[in-house]
Amino acid sequence: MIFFKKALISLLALTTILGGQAEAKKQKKPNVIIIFADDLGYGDLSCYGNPTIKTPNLDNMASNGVKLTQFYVASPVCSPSRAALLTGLYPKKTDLHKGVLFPNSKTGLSSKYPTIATILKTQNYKTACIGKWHLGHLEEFLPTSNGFDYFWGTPFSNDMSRKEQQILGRKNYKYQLPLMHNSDTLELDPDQTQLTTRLTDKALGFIEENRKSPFFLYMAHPMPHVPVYASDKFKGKSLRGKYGDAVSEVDWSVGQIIKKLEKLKIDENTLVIFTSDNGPWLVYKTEGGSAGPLRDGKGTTYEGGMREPCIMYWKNKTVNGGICTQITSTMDILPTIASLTGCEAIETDGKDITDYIMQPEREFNKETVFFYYSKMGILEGVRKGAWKLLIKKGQKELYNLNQDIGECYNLINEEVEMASFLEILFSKENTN
Ligand SMILES: [Ca+2]
Repeated sequence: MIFFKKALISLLALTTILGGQAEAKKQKKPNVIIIFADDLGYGDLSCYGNPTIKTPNLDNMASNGVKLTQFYVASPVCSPSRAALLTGLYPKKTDLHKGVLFPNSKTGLSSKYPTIATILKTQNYKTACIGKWHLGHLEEFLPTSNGFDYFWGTPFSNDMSRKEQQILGRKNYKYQLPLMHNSDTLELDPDQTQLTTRLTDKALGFIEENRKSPFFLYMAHPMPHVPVYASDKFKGKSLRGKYGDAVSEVDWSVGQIIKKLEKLKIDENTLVIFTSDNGPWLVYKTEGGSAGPLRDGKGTTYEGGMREPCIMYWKNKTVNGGICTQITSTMDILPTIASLTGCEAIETDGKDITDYIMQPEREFNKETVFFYYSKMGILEGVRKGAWKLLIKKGQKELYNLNQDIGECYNLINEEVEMASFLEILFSKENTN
């Protein structure tokens, strides 16, 4: 009897301990890593069909996670797209809809708009922005004024540099590209062949240092934005030329981050998201990227400008090799992270897509409406289900994206009812 009593007490104690551990595990906040490429197109990764650019690490991430095939950015250029990713709002709502910021811009992302970093700070996350910011270089607009504990990178694009402009034959360019730590400038016009490597080192250091506390890493690569550069490890290696070298190095960087998570045994508690800020810069021909089967590229509201590769991976949480065909966007990321980390919900233009990434094969949500704003913030299009209506300078185009991914066949005269229906949504959004 005594034996049984002791055994029962031990069993109860063990259950309490295990229960406590399970509880602690359950309550552990997940780490979040967003890796944002610059000007990478829909057709630039091997897992999205590129025949000559090798991206083994991203392909692995896709086969162990979920690949999204109808994932949009909210603007076809840098600054507005980045504002939307971080705030979950269409760029007009943060007053950053009119094109990109320049080294002489006096504006930027105001701290009155909560970012992913701001909301995660309320949950005691350590937050870092490593790489390209491009949401205002003045102190009040820098990452450190927008929820990030740490910033190491460049405040604007890698072509906004005297050195690079001289290479392009433009002699009178006034500005140099700063490499910054928080609000201090460390270097001017840094050697861009070393940027991806140096940024990766900083990211690995941040992960290592914060492995015990929940962290948010926003890793925004300046590559493969023109001028494209790669270090000697990758230079001249890709069949796709300089552009392929730069993408391969970004892919290597992704691999380094995943390996670090595995080594620290925090991969099961970390959501990693990879995507790009806008489509390929086609004017640079082979030095820019490719939108694959999509029409056009950066700066336009055709699919090539705004539909991006996107991979989400969370070990043992996301389905291996899942494909999510739902209409999703960068504006969904803030509400999704808020829901996964227990943050108070804030109003955004996105939706919580946790279910989409955990059960990617579920039935298509036919209610999602996505608006296409031009690089200068003018409403140019609307999508619902398969259908997309574009209205540019009074000219109307209607496409069935399920049947015509390349926007080749304008059905405006054939599908009159659908066009009228979408035009009502368009007009409503325009008067908002
Ligand atoms: Ca860009």
